[in-house]
Amino acid sequence: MKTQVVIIGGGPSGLLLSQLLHLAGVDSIVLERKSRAYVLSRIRAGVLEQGTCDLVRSAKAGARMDRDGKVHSGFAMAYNDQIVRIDLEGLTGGKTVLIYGQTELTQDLYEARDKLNGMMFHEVDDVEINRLTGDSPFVTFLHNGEMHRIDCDYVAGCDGFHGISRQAVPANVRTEYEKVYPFSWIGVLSKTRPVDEEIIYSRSSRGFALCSMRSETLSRHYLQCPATDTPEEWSDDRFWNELTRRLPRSVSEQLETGPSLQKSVTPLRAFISEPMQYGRLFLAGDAAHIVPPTGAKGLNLAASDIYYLSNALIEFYKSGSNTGLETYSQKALARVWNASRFSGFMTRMLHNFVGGDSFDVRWEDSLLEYLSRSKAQQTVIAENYVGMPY
Ligand code: FAS
Ligand code: PHB
Repeated sequence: MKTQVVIIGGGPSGLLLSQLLHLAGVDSIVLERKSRAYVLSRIRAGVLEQGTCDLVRSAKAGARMDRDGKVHSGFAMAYNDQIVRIDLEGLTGGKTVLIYGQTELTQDLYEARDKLNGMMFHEVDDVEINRLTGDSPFVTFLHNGEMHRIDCDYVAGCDGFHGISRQAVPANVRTEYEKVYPFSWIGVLSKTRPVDEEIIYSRSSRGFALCSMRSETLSRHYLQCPATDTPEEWSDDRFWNELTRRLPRSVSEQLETGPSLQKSVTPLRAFISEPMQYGRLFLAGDAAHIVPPTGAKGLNLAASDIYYLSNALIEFYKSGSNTGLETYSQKALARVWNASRFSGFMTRMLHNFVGGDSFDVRWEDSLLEYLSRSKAQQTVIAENYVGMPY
C-alpha cells in the first residue's frame, strides 16, 4: 500500500489529523491498535478551548458539539468553605470554554471519517516505523494475521503515552522531562444532576475534589487519591461520602448521588518528550506529552499540535514549502510547556502533597487567599484556562 501520511493512533489526535488532511486533499491511513468500540468506550476529557472547537468545526465534525456542548463563562475554586469564581469571560475579553466530552468528540470524528470513507485499520499489531531519516519511510503492521506494508512520505505518531512512535526517536536524540505526582485521581461518571452550573475545583485538608459534568443529567467527579489506589477500592458510597467531606457545605448539600456508570483511576504526571519530530516522523498529543488534568489541557494540547501539524503538511503538499514542517516541534513545544506550567501550578495549588509539611500547606492557603482578592492573579488563571492563542 502507499499513502502520503501514515497516522499511528486513532484517538482524537489521529482522527482529527486524518480528517483535516482529507479535506485538504492529502491522503492518509490511520492504524489503531484497539477496536472502534474500545476507543469509544474511554471516558476522558470534558473541557474544550475555543481553539479546539474551531479546529473541530473546520474538520466538519462540530455539528453535535455546537448543538449539545455547553458554553461555560467561568468556573469556581473552593477552599476553607470559601468559593472564588473565576470569571473567564469577563477577565479574558469574552473568551469561554465548551463542556463536551472527549468520548462524544471522538464519536463525531469517527462519523466524519465514515462520511469521507477515511481509510483506517483497527486492531492492528506489531506496528513498526522504518527509514525515517530517508525520504521514503514505510510502516509495517499485522492485521487479521497478515503483515502489511505502507510506503509513505510522512508518519504522524498519534498513539498516546503508551504508543510506539515516541520510541522511534533515537534515545540519543530524545530528551524526556517527567514529573510523577505522588497521587492519582479517581474519576466517577454518574447519571446525576451536576452539583452546580459550572465546574468546581475544591481544595480541602482531606485532598482535592473536582465537580464537573457532561450534560444537565450526567456528572463527572474526581477525587485525589493515593497513587496506588484501584477503582475496586472505591465503592460508590465511599466515593460520595469522601466527595461530600471535601466540598464546602453550601455545595455538598446540593450534591445528588447515584450509582457510578464508570469508575477509573488516572495517575497524575507531567511528561514532555523533545523534540516532537525526527526525520519524517512527527509526534502529536499524548504521544509527546502528558499534563496533569487539573488544568483541563490534555485534549486541548493534542488539538493545537494537530493544528500546527495539519497546516504544515498541507502547506508542503500545496506549495512544496517545508517551513511549517521544519518549525513544527519548536512551535508545538512552546505551547506545550506553557500549558504544562499552568497545569502544574493548578495541581500544586489545589492538591495535598503526600508528606507536604505545614509550610507547603500554609503556602497554598495564602496563594488561594491572594487569588480571592487579586484580579491580576485571577486573570492569569483565566487566560491560561481558556487557552493561549495558537
Ligand atoms: P490517546 O491516548 O487518546 O489516543 C492514542 C490512540 O493510539 C489510542 O486509541 C490507542 O489505542 C492507540 N495506540 C496506542 N499504541 C498504538 C500502537 N502501537 N499502534 C496503533 N495504535 C496505538 N485530558 C483532559 O483535558 N481532561 C481530563 O479529564 C483527562 N482525563 C484523562 C483520563 C485518562 C485515563 C487518560 C489516559 C487521559 C486523560 N486526559 C484528560 C488526557 C486525554 O484526554 C488525552 O489528552 C487525549 O486522549 C489525547 O489524545 P491522543 O493524543 O489522541 O491520545
Ligand atoms: C472533566 O470534565 O472531565 C474535567 C474537567 C476539568 C478538568 C479535568 C477534567 O480540569
